[in-house]
Amino acid sequence: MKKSIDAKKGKGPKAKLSNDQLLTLYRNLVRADHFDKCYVRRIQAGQLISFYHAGEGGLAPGVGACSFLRKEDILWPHHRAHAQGHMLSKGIDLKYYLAEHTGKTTGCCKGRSSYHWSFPEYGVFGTSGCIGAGFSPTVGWGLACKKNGDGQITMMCCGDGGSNRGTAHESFLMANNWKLPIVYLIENNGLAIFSKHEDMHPTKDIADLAKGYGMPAVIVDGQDVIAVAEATLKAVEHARAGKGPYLIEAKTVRIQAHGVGLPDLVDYTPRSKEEIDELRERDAILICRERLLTEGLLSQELIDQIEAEATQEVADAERFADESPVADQLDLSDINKLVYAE
Ligand SMILES: Cc1ncc(C[n+]2csc(CCOP(=O)(O)OP(=O)(O)O)c2C)c(N)n1
Repeated sequence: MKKSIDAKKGKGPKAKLSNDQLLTLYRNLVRADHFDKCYVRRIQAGQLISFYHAGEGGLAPGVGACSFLRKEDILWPHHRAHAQGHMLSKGIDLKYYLAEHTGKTTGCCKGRSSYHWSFPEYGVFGTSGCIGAGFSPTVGWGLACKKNGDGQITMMCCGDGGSNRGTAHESFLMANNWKLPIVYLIENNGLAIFSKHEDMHPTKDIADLAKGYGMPAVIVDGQDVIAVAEATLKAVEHARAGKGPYLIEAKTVRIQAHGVGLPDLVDYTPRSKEEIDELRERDAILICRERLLTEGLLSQELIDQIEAEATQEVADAERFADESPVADQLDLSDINKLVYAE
């Protein structure tokens, strides 16, 4: 991972986190990892509808950025790991999510959304298979947050590939002109399906784009969940204070192929085991665990307890999803209710 974390590391803003917050980050990271593995296992077993983009290696940016958002803050999540780290960190009970992706009536969208889920009560008003599609609605949501005037913010997450959208530039421009409370989180794992970052971007750092729009930006080590959270708290504070948008680029990695079942190619060449092993050296859970052990916040007993709780949470979610009734995909009688607010 050496190549993708060196840039301007450590130069970003810092905010002090409490011991409780540090433990929350570790706990959420472990939970996200367990749910990610559950989704990989289930899609391979044919127990999940649609497709799955495994999150291994890249879960820390979503967890670090979303763990301390308010429930009413608006979130456009990233597609990697189906944003499970973002969702659970924001307080969403993932059993409703798993039920959704299992096509069950108890799912967050009554089992009918596949990839296009929403959780309006948690500020997630929609998602899309069209990467970076959140850039335009984000401006509208940001404007609504500003008009609400109570410090609510919008967070827009996407990968380096998603940031290639032309709408990203329009979004940055409007957000800055109108000083909208938006935090852009670019989760840069250096790859977009089979293409390398350097083949698609003129500069090494996507954060450089922010300069052109007069927007503050920071680059953080996306394998360090604490660094991501500290940077996000500063960015969110900036946005809540009415100072306008902020861009965070978290340099992260993708360990698995783009989607479960796809060949793991870059430039038509399979990635080597050595390359993958090198990426694994900077495992976000291990980095966080070591830091919290050093600071005396974690013990082996607590590590085991957090693991056991995450295992139980996933098992409970799977039981809930499996025991729920199957949604009738052909029943269109309530389709308007599912699409429009009353
Ligand atoms: C507008 C659009 N273009 C292309 C695609 C096909 N596509 C799906 S995921 C993806 C790459 C995404 O890369 P990135 O945003 O870096 O996220 P990552 O998958 O690496 O986490 C592409 C090109 C799409 N879904 N939407």
